[in-house]
Amino acid sequence: MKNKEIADQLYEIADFLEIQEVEYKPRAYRRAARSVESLSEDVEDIYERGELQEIDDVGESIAEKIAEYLETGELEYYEQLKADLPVDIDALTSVEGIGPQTAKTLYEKLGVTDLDDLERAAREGAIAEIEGFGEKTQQNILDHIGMAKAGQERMLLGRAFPIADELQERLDQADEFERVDIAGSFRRRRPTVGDLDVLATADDPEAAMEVFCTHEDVKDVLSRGPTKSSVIVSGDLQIDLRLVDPGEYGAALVYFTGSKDHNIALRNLAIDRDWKLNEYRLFDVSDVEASESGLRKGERIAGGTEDDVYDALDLAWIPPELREDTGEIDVAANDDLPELVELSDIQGDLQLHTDYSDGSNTVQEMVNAADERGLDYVLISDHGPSFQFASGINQDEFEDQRDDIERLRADDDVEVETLHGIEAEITTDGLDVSEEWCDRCDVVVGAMHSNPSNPTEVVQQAFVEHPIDIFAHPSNRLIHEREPLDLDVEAVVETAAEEGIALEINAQPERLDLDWQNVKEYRDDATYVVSTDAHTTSELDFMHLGVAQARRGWCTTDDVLNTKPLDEIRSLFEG
Ligand code: DGT
Ligand code: CA
Ligand code: CA
Ligand code: ZN
Repeated sequence: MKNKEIADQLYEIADFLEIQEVEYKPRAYRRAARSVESLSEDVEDIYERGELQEIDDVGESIAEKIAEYLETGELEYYEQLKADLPVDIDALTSVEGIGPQTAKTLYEKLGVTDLDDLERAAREGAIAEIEGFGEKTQQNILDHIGMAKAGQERMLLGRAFPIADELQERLDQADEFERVDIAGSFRRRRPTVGDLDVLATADDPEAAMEVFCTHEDVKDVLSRGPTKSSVIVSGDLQIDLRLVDPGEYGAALVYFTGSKDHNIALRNLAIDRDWKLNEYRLFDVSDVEASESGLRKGERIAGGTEDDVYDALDLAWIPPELREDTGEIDVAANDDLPELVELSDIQGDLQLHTDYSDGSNTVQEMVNAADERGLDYVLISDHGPSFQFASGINQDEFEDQRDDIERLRADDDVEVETLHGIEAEITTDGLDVSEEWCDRCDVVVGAMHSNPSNPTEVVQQAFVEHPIDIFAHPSNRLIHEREPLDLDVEAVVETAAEEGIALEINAQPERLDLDWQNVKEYRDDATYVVSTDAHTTSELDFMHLGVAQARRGWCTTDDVLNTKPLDEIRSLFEG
């Protein structure tokens, strides 16, 4: 699948055009890029159906470019732009504070083409010397380059997902493969993944390796052996494949799912019993003398399935999302694991955007898309008026939007119930919508996109003084891009609980905010909602990413408000 590869080029085109001070187009390219990278379907399949222009935000001109790339493997327009400014614009602009223009200046003045160049120039003090830059800019770059580098090495879970799904499907369908699982951090649904660790069984390992290593999406073969190979695929993701014996599959799946700390804790449980656990099996070594090599081969206890391995260690099977050695082993030993929330438990989505603010689709398109996905209710919550360059909704437009919603409510073909609200901006002066406007809302979502010096107080004050129902993406982090706000989360959770405010687990790939560790820590006191914050129809499919983070935070349906029917939660929002 070339979705990410194409999206990456469209993002870069946007940056190059911005440098040339072209108007409107950069935004159009960025939106198209975001749509393409968010597709769960292979863009090539869409192309073959002749439906590229059906993709949100993809018009004729960008559709032609995608087609050209798929047909020729190259995009002439991109290559020309890149020839004018031969830098890794995507990497450079991923450093907070560096926009396309800055990247251009750094190239012209200092020959900076990538993150290593940038770091060197900053350390040598050369950046501070450039007119208009100074020490502060230089220090800011040094402070944020680590985050940008991590972004080059790890992929957001949500961006790895389409690649993983396609890989899983392809190998499942290949005759050369029997069982296939994607283990590692992907199976644990960590917010970012370093690579994909694929585990499989195959009757003819050589044939299976051939299929894996020679697929058209493989850009580079890092290593190839009879049972283990590593490749880089389109979109720049490393995939490790290990072929294992069916009899060892369970032990291997446990081992390669990790986490490493979880594995070590399991191994210690085995050692307590005078057993051994490795990636092949669990075995009893109590009667066996160590051989000269130190290896002890004992009697096999388990290994075929994960269940057997956990069971032999007197543990309930532990869901992969919990395997972080944060208490799950003890709880599994007591057979007291939480019944984790599932995607199918989710009844509604409580943050959607439309073209009244920065979304791409109409109210009707979003509501229909939610209907198609079987949701029972949605909240339309466009940004308030103070949002970025007045791209938010004003009160007149809000009333127009209400008319749109009333029409949908009156339409018998639309089953989903549409709530009307706002994503109000929390500022040092309160909200950017009036109390009277809040009264017109079924639900008020509050969010902070700025970074005041005392964020905790600002948030708490807004909670107390305004009728906020949900606090969206609490930390406002962007993974690999922007640090979380310096919030006293415990204090915010406490005030939210007092004021009856739910905290959002935002499912956007770069947000996944509240972070799962906080979700876990404050589960007893907080009420959560999992929302997609969809800005296009296809982003409604991000819900599973948010649910995965709720699961990593040990949440059951009791912890997640939007697992409840609308009737049950409506009263909460009215209160
Ligand atoms: P990643 O790829 O950085 O997102 O994280 P993981 O967890 O997928 O790590 P990776 O790909 O290095 O290895 C996959 C799994 O293999 C890991 O979760 C646990 C297991 N593993 C790797 N190295 C070790 C090790 O040194 N000791 C133990 N006990 N397990 C290991
Ligand atoms: Ca991995
Ligand atoms: Ca790996
Ligand atoms: Zn937005």
